[in-house]
Amino acid sequence: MDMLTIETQPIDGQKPGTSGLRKKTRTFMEPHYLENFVESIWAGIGGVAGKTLVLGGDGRYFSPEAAQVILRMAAASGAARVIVGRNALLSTPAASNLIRKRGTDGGIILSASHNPGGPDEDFGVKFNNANGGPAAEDVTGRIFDATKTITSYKIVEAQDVDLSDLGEHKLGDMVVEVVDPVADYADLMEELFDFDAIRELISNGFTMRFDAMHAVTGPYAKAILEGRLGAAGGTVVNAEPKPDFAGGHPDPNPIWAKELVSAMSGDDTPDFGAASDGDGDRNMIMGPDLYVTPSDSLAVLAANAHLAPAYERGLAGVARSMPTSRALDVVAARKGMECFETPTGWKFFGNLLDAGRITLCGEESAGTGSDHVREKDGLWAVLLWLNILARTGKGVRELVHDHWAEYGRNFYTRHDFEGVDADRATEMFDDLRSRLDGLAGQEVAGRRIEEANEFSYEDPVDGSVARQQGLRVMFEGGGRIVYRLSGTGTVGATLRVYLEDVGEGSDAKDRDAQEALDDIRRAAHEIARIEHYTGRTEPDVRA
Ligand code: VG1
Ligand code: CO
Repeated sequence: MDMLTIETQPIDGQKPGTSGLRKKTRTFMEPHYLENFVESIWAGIGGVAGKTLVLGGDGRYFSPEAAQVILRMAAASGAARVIVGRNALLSTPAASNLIRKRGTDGGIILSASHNPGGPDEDFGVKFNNANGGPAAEDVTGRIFDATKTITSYKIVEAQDVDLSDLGEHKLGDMVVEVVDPVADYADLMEELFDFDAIRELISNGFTMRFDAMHAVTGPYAKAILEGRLGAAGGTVVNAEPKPDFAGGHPDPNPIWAKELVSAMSGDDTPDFGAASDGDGDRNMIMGPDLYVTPSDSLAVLAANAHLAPAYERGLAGVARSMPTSRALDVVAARKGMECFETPTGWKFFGNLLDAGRITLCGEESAGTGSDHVREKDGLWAVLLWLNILARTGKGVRELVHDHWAEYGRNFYTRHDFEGVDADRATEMFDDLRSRLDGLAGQEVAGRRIEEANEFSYEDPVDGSVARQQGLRVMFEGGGRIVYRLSGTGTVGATLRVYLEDVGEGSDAKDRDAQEALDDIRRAAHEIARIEHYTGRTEPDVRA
């Protein structure tokens, strides 16, 4: 087998974002693009020689080819072993689990998550550490630095490894171990949750619908929900992973998971509905005619997690990303738990989880997880919900309404403005940043501003600091606006505006969140001059 050293040059823009490097698939397919980034990963982690990695992803277009390139590059740089999910498939939480369970030095995940897939859509590559979590900022910083100075990369010339064939293969001196992507993950879920109680709930007639959105969770959900838990065949829909997600956006929110929303509306709905995203780390929870916002879901899970065997001794603490609603904080305060506020992106939870400071955490963007892995985990959230429903005997609506009655309700929504001109968006942030200090005391859309600032985060475990993590405006009485620019988009800029207000008394249960938040929304437009800078008055997505 020939070892080649290929000369190359730095390629602009290979800076990992909120969750790895995400670009148009065609960009990743350009000569040297993927190879430069992978070689830079090796550089950023101090070399791959002698190491064991996990490799897999959500199966999107270009994944099989990318997996073969990464294997040949790992072999060329002396990696000892790469554990690959069959056909290069691994959900993000399953990859995190394998990294931890097999004690590897880390892993590479091929995914652009909820972004569409296909030759004209998106692709992504992310490195995870030995703890199973996304590489922290220092590592991604070193990877980015390496992309700016790279002059060559190493790759072996070889036939493709047959990744459909379970077991060990050789690529030069390196072992490629092809594993069942589902088995270890399903075993872990069975350890965490009361499967007997869920089985009994289902055998008593409880029905559900899980929409895998033609993405990676199909095989996992089928094996766990229909296989181990005995849900009826057909409970899991859109269950076959497709390279282009059948042309859809595998993003579990009311806009993109319309099919689930309509199945959960009207008469004769299942008792419980759920969906997951491209790589299986996000979740959407529904009851009959009820969408549970991710922020509410996080709070409900934190309040009831002790009903699952894994968490029966209570939670060490909890955390949420800064823009996530403060419903979680209310639960934490009531239960006497510490509650941390981190920047957006799962990598910021890693240290808190590793240090045992938190057990459960989540984000408003439909990500929830715990210390069982170091990624957010869509099916885990679904199973914790089912465990809680089974143990309380309540339906989704009753559980949520009881939660609001006990802890109060935080109205919450996120408005996304996609494909905005990046320079104008930056100008908008610069302008608002320069005015922040003067906002306190002003009245906008009938609301008085109490405080306005820019969020920066000092990691309580290692003291590292992340700056410029979102502009926020707090109102008297508990309302809040947060402005951020997405770090996962691939075209122009995506402006995210997060709106929150505190509900009062009986008003809380029945009000529509968009309507309840309308004055905060108006204030958000006025304060940041959104129309002036973006030309837009209406968002593309209201999540
Ligand atoms: C978005 C979400 C963030 C999430 C990230 C990765 O980032 O807001 O909460 O952690 O996606 O999720 P951004 O920078 O676009 O706002 V996933 O499921 O795309 O790995
Ligand atoms: Co995802």
